Amino acid sequence: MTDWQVTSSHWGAFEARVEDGRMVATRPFAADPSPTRIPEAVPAAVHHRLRVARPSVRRGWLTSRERAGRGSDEFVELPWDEALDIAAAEIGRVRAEHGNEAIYGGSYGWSSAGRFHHAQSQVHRFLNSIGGYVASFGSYSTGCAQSIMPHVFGIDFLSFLYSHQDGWKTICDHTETLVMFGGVNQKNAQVSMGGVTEHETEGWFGRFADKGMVRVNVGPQRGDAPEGCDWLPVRPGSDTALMLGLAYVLETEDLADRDFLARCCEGYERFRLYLLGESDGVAKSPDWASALCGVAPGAIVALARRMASTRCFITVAWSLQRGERGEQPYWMSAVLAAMLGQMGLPGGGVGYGYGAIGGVGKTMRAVGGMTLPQGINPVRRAIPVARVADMLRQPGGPYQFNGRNETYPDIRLICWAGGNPYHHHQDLNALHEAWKTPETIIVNEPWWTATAKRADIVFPATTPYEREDIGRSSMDDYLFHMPALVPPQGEARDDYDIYAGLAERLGAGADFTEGRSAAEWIAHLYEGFRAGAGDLDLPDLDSLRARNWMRLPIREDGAPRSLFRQFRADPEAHPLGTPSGRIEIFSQTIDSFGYDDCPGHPTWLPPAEWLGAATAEAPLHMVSPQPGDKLHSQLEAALADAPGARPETLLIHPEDAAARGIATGDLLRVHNARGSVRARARVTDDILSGVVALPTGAWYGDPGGQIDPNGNPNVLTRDVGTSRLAQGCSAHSALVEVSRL
Ligand SMILES: Nc1nc2c(c(=O)[nH]1)N[C@H]1C(S)=C(S)[C@@H](COP(=O)(O)OP(=O)(O)OC[C@H]3O[C@@H](n4cnc5c(=O)[nH]c(N)nc54)[C@H](O)[C@@H]3O)O[C@H]1N2
Ligand SMILES: Nc1nc2c(c(=O)[nH]1)N[C@H]1C(S)=C(S)[C@@H](COP(=O)(O)OP(=O)(O)OC[C@H]3O[C@@H](n4cnc5c(=O)[nH]c(N)nc54)[C@H](O)[C@@H]3O)O[C@H]1N2
Ligand SMILES: [Mo]
Repeated sequence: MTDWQVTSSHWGAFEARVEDGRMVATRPFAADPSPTRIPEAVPAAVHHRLRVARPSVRRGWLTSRERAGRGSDEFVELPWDEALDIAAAEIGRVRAEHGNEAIYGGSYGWSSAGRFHHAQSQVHRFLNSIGGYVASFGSYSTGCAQSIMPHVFGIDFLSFLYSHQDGWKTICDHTETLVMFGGVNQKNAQVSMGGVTEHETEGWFGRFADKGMVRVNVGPQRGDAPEGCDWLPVRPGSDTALMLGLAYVLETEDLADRDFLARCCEGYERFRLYLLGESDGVAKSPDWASALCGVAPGAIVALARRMASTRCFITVAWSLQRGERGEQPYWMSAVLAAMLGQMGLPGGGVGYGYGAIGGVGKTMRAVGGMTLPQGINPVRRAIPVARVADMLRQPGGPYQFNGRNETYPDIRLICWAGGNPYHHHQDLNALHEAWKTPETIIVNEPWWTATAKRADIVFPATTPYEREDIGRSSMDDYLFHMPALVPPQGEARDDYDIYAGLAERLGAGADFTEGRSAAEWIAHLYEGFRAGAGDLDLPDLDSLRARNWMRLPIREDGAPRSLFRQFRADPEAHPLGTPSGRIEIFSQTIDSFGYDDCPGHPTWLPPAEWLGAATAEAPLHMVSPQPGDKLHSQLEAALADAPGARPETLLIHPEDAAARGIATGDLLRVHNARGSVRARARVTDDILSGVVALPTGAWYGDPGGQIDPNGNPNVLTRDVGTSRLAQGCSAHSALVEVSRL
């Protein structure tokens, strides 16, 4: 095979060339107007020396079931049959002695694109076939919003996001003022779960500029929005204060839409008492907000007036809820939009996650899904996903979550596939202590990631380029046949085959496979998809295989989608799914929980770590955004090989750099009480003074209690739930100090 072939990935479609069984080059997919460079690292990653070659078992576990050696022990390579026998026997033992409630299969992570070989679906189906597992709720991406927003809008957050928000075309046609809290990040729009084929953000922002739309990036970094946008620098974690300041202007200058608030909202009066300071003695005036968020009072007044006098669309990045008390900016953005009264008008109101992934803003007709059925989980227990280390630390310990009093399960065995907790979790040194609790950790991974290195049994998994699959995302208008481009590397097997081998040994082989091979499953799922695709004329699988990809005519540019269109016209006839049927500015339900970290209406609640609480030891706020050159920690094996690529680059403002004698290129130590990492300085005035940015994605090194050589920001982040309401990930709330090394 020497021809170029198309494949799909979370970072979009690309073409790959294969010579003598090796992927040697990639090039952009021709129909992509602004392709990403992420695929360039794929060939080196696929054939990298850090691929897991054979099933590997940690020596200390194999000889004595010892746990403390995770991360330092060597591994013993075993033949597949022997390794599967050992793993199946261990799963069987844990099941018999402690029950399936002792198995954690939350296994968070993005894994790779492709509908059948989706690692999460595979591990969940396997664990269900053997009696179930402790699952997880929500995501690191939007876990906080997934808990708070249904209380406010009465709809599942992801349904709102994907099916009811205005598309770029509607925004382009109608919006006059675009206020982007946390920006609309072009680097993040490079990826989308399941794939994004035509990268459009840049094109749309060009059109917005041409028509004179005012575009305001509100946040700590200029680069969070496309070039040419206005930048309103704001301290991380302070958006709620700024939004309250804007709301105060609307209320006191009589710019609030009182008709909309009265007809469509619940509890504005109660919130108003707080806004004006009648309930707590503190007026949330522009002066008050300015002292907290750093925006001049005059700029707050001017922005509020502009928002009220033009068609205004507010977007909120997911990053704002990935911080302590992240519920508040999300809820408050909805209240601000309600006060402006434009919800349900085209190009008006509020939307979430534009730019976070490339699929948000693309509007598609819904076509049936193509998902491997996961079966039923008889163990009815799930933890909020970002509380995994708390769970390991405190078996049986109590916690509160969205109005419920729960206890953590007692986990003895972990199965992880398609995620890298030593990349994604906060306070990695503390995670590493908690990681010593379970008796056995089984990880499926293509590469020797930080997590694989800290497992007991590592099964080498194929990458998507080594197996056939179907590529499809509900946010995209393409369909791909993803060919097996190269043979499985080393002795790697598909997750499906790994779990089929384990299920068979545990007496559940037929339940897991239903007698189908991987190829038969793909054909089965694809035929189901075809049958459910209505009037879409889809080729049979052989024809799709032959043509490799096709564009689906499912764009719905400009079609009205908003949940609020009919609602605003007649809220009695089209009530929302909230208890009141309206947008809840005050929530009786949340109020009844009695949480002081998430009261009954949006409230300014400062995080424990932000610039307002800076200390001499940790005076700088570190944000840890997604990396621009890859997806999370994926492809890191190849990217880290580039000269000077590690440690990771940290952005710092010239004033903060000068105060510390730091120049671009200097090697740094970034540190706080939780740990320290190395980083490479880039001095720039594109970041607010007092803030530093260190992207995620570097593999956690082998610090042995010392400095992480690669620059993983999660050594420094705080592992605490956003609040008792949502228990989401608080990665963006962290104070650090930076010194020259
Ligand atoms: N400080 C900080 N931390 C964060 C964030 C932040 O903003 N700041 N963001 C958070 C967010 S939103 C997210 S989504 C997480 C992301 O965290 P993760 O989703 O855990 O990160 P990935 O690197 O995508 O991990 C996927 C893993 O699956 C492996 N993999 C890929 N394909 C396959 C496959 O087919 N089979 C198997 N078995 N394995 C496969 C990859 O090699 C990789 O190791 O990080 C979170 N962590
Ligand atoms: N290239 C690439 N793209 C990705 C990913 C990737 O790994 N690589 N990951 C994908 C995933 S899983 C997700 S969830 C999305 C995440 O999408 P987002 O959550 O939107 O992205 P982040 O990169 O975490 O943060 C974006 C910016 O928010 C700003 N910010 C941080 N805290 C605050 C705050 O309190 N207030 C304000 N106003 N701004 C703040 C920071 O300057 C940061 O650069 O990205 C997706 N896109
Ligand atoms: Mo995410």
